[in-house]
Amino acid sequence: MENLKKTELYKTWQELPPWAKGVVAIAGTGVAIFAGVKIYGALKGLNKDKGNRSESSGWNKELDKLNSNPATRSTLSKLQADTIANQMFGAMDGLGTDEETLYRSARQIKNDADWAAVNAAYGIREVSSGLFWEKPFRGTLSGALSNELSDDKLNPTYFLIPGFGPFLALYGITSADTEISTFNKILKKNGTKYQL
Ligand SMILES: [Ca+2]
Repeated sequence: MENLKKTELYKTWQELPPWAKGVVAIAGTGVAIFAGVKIYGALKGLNKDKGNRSESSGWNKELDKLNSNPATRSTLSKLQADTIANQMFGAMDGLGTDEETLYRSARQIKNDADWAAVNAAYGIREVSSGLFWEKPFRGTLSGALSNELSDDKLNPTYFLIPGFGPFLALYGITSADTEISTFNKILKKNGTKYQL
């Protein structure tokens, strides 16, 4: 039965006109390349997620360690850490970035344990780009922030936004700073050793 099937298939192949053989060969190669690319992408994604999970569990361990010492304990409740993580996610998810919300959230981080608590609360999430042709960013909070915040010099118009310019000045932030250095300055001023 198996042999018969093979023979039938071979016969059919032989009976095909040369152009049809070409079409079958090209289609077959296309399917093989497509499958290869898909498998490669899936493996790459798995590797990336391994890194994300490792960072995320690291933040949980760090939080436990810092919380076990009254001198380094987090100033935030679990609910506060969850809320800040959600606010940051909301500021990044979709088109554009709400920098003001990110800076306001950063101002609530008062020590390393707070930052660890917010990172642990954030875990691993998918931040939508808001553009159908651009893939969402899947990763940790530090990864998402680095992806969302710009490395270019701050837009001078920031300093014209009522209240926002003086707030930036309070942290020693000038128009020569970038969004990333602004975020880092806020964390540093509030006593956090971690930076983006
Ligand atoms: Ca965004």
